[in-house]
Parts: sequence; C-alpha cells; structure tokens
Amino acid sequence: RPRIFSGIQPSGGLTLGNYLGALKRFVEKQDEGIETIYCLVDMHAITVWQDPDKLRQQTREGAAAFIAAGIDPARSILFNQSQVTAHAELGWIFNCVARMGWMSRMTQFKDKAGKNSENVSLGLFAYPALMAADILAYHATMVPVGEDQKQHLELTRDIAIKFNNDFGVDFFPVVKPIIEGAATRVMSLRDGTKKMSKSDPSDQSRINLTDDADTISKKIRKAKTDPEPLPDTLEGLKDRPEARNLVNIYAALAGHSAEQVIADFAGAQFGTFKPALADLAVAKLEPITTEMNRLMKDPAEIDRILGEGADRAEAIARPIVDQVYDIVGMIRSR
Ligand code: AQP
Repeated sequence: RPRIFSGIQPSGGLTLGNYLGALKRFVEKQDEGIETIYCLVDMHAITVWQDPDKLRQQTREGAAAFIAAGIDPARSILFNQSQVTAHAELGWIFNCVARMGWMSRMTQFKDKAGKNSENVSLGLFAYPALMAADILAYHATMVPVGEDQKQHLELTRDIAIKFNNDFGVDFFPVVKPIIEGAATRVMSLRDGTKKMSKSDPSDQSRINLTDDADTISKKIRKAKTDPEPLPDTLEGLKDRPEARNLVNIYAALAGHSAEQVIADFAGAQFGTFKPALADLAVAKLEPITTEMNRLMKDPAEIDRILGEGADRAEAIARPIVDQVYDIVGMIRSR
C-alpha cells in the first residue's frame, strides 16, 4: 500500500503558497484513501533562529491550518517532528551517508545562505539529510511538495540508493515526488520571479492564512502587474511572470486549468481580473481562517492531537530505524 509523507516548517505563518503547493494537495491525497503522514517539521524550522515562544505558537497554528484545511487527524497522522526521535536518529546516519559535494549543490541552501555562508547554521547545510530521514523513516514512497523541493527529493533518492549500496541491502525504497496542479510554484505578489515565502521580509509579498478578508483583497489589488490586459492564450503569459502568477493562483483556487481561466478572462484588464481573484481568494480562504481561529482557542487540544499523531508515527518509524541500526552494525543490547 503506498504511503505518503510530507511536512511544512513552522518557521512562520503559512502562506497561500504553502496552501496551494502543499496543504490543499495533502487533503486531496488523504481523501483518495492513501495512507498519509503529515508533519510540522519543527527541527527543520530551527535551522534558522526561531524565538521559542513563537515556535510553539507557529507549530500550533500550523496544526490548526492543517485541520482547518481538511486534514482529519483520525484518517491522517498529524504530529510535530521533534516528538518522534526516529527523525533525528536517522538524520544523523544520513549525515554520514550524504556527501559534502551533494549538499553544496543544493540551491535552497545557496539561496538561504546567500553570501554569508560562513555564518549560517550547520543544520541549514545538513537540512536535506534530515528531510530524507523524515521520509525514509516511514518507508514512504510518495511525497507531495511544491516545485522548490524537487532537488531535495532527488537527494533523498541518492541517499537511499547509496545506503542500500554501501550496506548491500535493498532496504530503502525509491521515493517519488508528486508535484502537480496549477500552483506548484506560487510567486511573490511583489516580484513574479521570486517564490512566495513565509520568511520574505515584506508582508505585502504574500497572503497569510491568518489574513482577514479585507487584507487579502487589498494585497491582491496592490499586487504588482503590467499594464497589458490578459491575453487570449497561455502562450501570451510567457514573459509576464506577475500576470501568469495571478492566473495560476486563480486556477488553483477555482480548481480549473490555467487555460480555462485565460479562456474566461481573455482581454480583461487587471481592474476586472484582480477583484474577481480577490473575491475567489476570500471565498476559499475565509472558512479556513475562521476555523483556524476557533481551533487556536484550545491549544491543549491541538497539543493532544499532535501527541496522539506522534504515538502513531513512532509505531511505524521505530522498527524501521531499529533495523537501520542493525544494518549499520550498532549493538542494541537493552
Ligand atoms: N510559493 C510556493 N508555491 C508552492 N509551494 C510552496 N511551498 C512553499 N512555498 C511554496 C511548499 O510548501 C511546503 C512546505 O514548505 P516549507 O515550509 O518546508 O518551506 P519552504 O519551501 O522553504 O517554504 P517557505 O514558505 O519559503 O518557508 P521559509 O520562508 O521558512 O523558507 C513544501 O512542499 C513547499 O514546496
């Protein structure tokens, strides 16, 4: 039976990019009846500095977003990474399998470290090895992610293959990224060539799942665009990253293809298209925000759900990681 694993960092409030590229699709996979394991990856979050109280708050808010978006903790396993020590344990072993050269080629590391790579945490560099552990500790084979995670998943495959070769076993499966839909890469509202990101310093660049209707509308109306009306073919969006981004967001929210949106809005000015997009975004996001706010009133209940999810996750990961210790040659005598 296929098993899905995916995660989101509680490194800030979740954005429309996280929702369309990841969360919405996590729910679809759950509803297809596939075994789904979803994680708030708090240990990844601390690869850059997080205020402890905010980290707790963001982890609970992330869990509330999952549930509000349609993750059912009875059907999916939902937990925070640090409660299942198998991730850290396998992560260390993978640090010893992955090669420095592989890690140095990771574009996300280069982007996040910028010119200051001497001064970022060692954890940020090792991040993709921990991500491989997140997935492989469950022998998951399918990983729904946004386009930006493709390279990390290729590295996960390389780590699995090298581990199997180094120890002469056929233990870890080959992992397949699932990158699908109209919004696998939602771009910043201020710059159509940059990914929408929770850590972008400009709040105007993103829609947060906690934004109210008025804020969402204002951000969309103010989103950067060009002066041309919408074209009548997708081809016409080729060199118009901002216009293309808004069309893709509309398509993903409406559950249509981008072609369909272009057919419906061919020749429309942004003065027409943006209000339509704002109305659609509010209609889709407001119920989620309202439910998140309701869930956040009972943090103890969220913690209980995460703890229960961690118990179920642990029951799957523990025997797999115990076998890894055995394969590697570590004595387990108690
Ligand atoms: N802009 C995006 N478009 C589509 N998918 C996206 N994802 C993130 N941004 C977009 C997908 O969301 C999942 C969780 O991502 P993450 O929280 O692990 O971290 P990230 O990819 O680094 O996202 P952020 O928002 O940019 O966080 P920060 O700013 O902390 O680095 C992944 O499946 C990702 O593809």
